Formats: sequence, structure tokens, C-alpha cells
Amino acid sequence: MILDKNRIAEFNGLHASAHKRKFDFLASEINNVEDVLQKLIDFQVAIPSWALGTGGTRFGRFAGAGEPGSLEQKLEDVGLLHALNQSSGAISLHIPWDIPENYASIKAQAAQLGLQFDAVNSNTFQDQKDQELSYKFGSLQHVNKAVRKQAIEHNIDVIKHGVELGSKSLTVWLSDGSCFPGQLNFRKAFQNTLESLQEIYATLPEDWKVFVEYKAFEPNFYSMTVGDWGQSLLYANKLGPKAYTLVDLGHHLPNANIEQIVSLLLMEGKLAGFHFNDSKYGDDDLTVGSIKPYQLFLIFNELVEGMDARAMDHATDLGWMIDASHNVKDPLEDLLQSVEAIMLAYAQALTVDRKKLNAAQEANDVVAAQEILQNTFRTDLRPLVAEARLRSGAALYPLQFFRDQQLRAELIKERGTKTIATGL
Ligand code: LRH
Ligand code: MN
Repeated sequence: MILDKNRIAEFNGLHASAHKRKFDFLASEINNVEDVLQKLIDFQVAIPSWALGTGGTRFGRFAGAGEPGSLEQKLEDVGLLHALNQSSGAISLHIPWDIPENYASIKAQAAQLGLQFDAVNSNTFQDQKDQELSYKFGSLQHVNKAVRKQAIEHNIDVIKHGVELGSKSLTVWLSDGSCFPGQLNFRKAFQNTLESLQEIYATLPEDWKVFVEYKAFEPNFYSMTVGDWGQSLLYANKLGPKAYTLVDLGHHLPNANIEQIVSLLLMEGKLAGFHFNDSKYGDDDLTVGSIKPYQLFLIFNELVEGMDARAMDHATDLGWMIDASHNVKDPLEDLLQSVEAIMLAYAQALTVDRKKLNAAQEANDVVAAQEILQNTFRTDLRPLVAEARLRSGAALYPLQFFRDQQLRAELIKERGTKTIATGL
């Protein structure tokens, strides 16, 4: 479905005056409002190709209707999200779930939809039907050199797909680890994994990066061979300047201080970027900001402080990606909510009074420091994010537009109810 822009203009017309009243009031309170608006307009979040259909758990999957049944239809869906919020200008592909049959036509379709190809993701956490050796006991860590070789070749293959598409980074998430004490020699597993990553690293094009994604547990439940930020940073430092640590918000042990991890990885110049989602217990892959919106704000607060300290370009110097799975929500509605939550947290971080906060920190005025952060968090900045959308030709309220215009019903009319999207 290609959305007719006039439908968006007509919708915005209905809401323009109410929006202007709210925005004008808010703008009068923010001294760098134009700078903030431009940063919001420039900020793009990559949509995961594996999260455009209904996900499931080992207990069940309740299929949705009108899902994308091909890579072309997945691009259409990301194009639709981008038309609605002008903040979803990239797609992150997972190989082999999304191998393009024809690079030229996929690139042409993406260009027509205003989409870039963000990081490509390898997959050595499943055995493909035509695969010779199994990854049951790991891939890059495996005790058997032939299995490691197979996994290395897959990652090199994924880079080739990425180069064809114009992507500039490879994300490596390894399910490797162990389920029981004694099952694994941790040192050998680390060294096998490092040597394997070094072979992959050696094939990276000059202007490419490799993102090493860590995870505390699942699908292994005793140890993970890239189990936390420290281990990932160890790999990234030993690999070289093109290797970075990717932070998936759902990959931490309970109560981890993710904003502190982000601050230190940024300080070291080794932060790759993010897989945004939210969780209450494990790697729940829930809608961004749906469980811990204050933590998301605190993470963006560290990001803006740390990126400005290194004069980094907010929009392009880090990887901004969503990684979610939708069990009970419409995938597109869930992703619209997630992008909104990310833009809101970024807007909040951009409007924190940094001079006052630094002064409070220097004075150990703990109360003032908290008040400065919470005043911003408790200020409704939604009109600011909506204004950025209005100025970039998007819908003032994307989710409401999606529902009012019954876009899911239109997708079902086009695709039927039986199409199933590859992915999680
Ligand atoms: C692992 C993970 C990884 C992806 C997968 C789909 O939990 O976060 O980033 O490869 O989800
Ligand atoms: Mn992830």
C-alpha cells in the first residue's frame, strides 16, 4: 500500500488549530525550540524486518491478518510507517529470513519509499534446512572447527548481502553459551569466538562496522558467551576500531543500570547503538517505553550528554534500531507507539537544562538535580514531536490516522488474512 499524501494533509487539517494552540504554549517555554525541532526531524529509527508480523512464544502464536508475505511487502509496511511519522527511514534486514531475490528492484523500491538499509543481522542461532552442521552447541564458540568455519562463512555472506544493499554495518548476536555447569570451558569458548570474529572482521569493507550484541540469558540459561557489556567490550577492543558494542535494552539482568552502561560505552567511543524495546522480566521485546519510560528518558539523557561531549552527530553516529516482537498488538500500531516513545525520550533529553544540571552536580545538590530531570520528564512534549512531524510532511498523530483510516483493513483487503511474515 502506497499512502496518498493528501489523506495525511486532510487529516492534519482537522487537527491543526488544536495542535497549534498546544505547540505555541509549549514552544514559549523552550529556549532552543528550533534546534530541538531540527534534531527531531533529522532523527531516524530503523525498523526490524523481523517484527512486521505477529510474533509468538513457545507457548503459542496468534496470527494476525494482512501481514507482509514477502520482503517487498515488508518494505511497503516500513514505507507506510515512514509516511506516517517521517522518523522510520530505515529497515534492518535479518539473513536468511530476508534475502533479496533482486537487489536492484529492492533498492529501487526502498529509494522510492525514502528508506535506507541499516545494519544487516546474521543468524547462527537456528539450523537452516539445507545446513550441513548444527548450531545446537553454538556457532562461533563451537568446539568443532568445522562448525565455526560454517558460521564464519555465513557472517561473511551476510556482509556481501549488506554491501549489495548499501548497508554499512553487521550485527552479530550469538545465542552461544551453555545450559549447565561443566558443559563449557568458558576461556576456550571466548577464544574460539574471538578468533572466529577476527576472521569475520578481516573481511569487513573499509567503511563498515561490526556490532557485537550481548545478552544475559536465553536461549542458553547458565552462560552466554557474549553475556554482558563487559564481555562485548572485551571482544570489541580486541577486534579493533571497526568493532562496537550494541545495547539491546532487553538483554540485561534485572535492575541493571543501563544508562550508566551507555554513558561509559559512549565515553570509550565503543557504543554501536541500540535495539530499543521494553521489558518487565526477561527479553520480553515489548513496546518501547511501555514499561519503563523513565529509564528510556535517563538513557537518552546520558546519550545527549555523552554525544555532545564528543561532538557526535546525533542522527548518524550511532545505530538507532527497534528490536521487538508483537504477540498481542497489531505490529504496525506497536511500531508506531515505539517510534513515538523514542522520539519523546529524545525530545525530553534535548530539553534538559544541562547548565543547571551540571551546576547541581558540581554542588552535590541532589534534590535540585532530580528536580531538573523530573521537571523535563513531567513536561508533556508530545506537541513538540507532533510539530516535527507536521514540518516533515507526516501525520500529526500517526496511530490515530492508522486507526481512523482503517489501514489494517486496507492491508487485509490487499493481502488477505493468510499471509505470514518471516521472522520471530
Ligand atoms: C536476540 C535478538 C537479536 C536478534 C533477534 C531477533 O534476542 O535481540 O538482536 O537477532 O533478537
Ligand atoms: Mn536485539
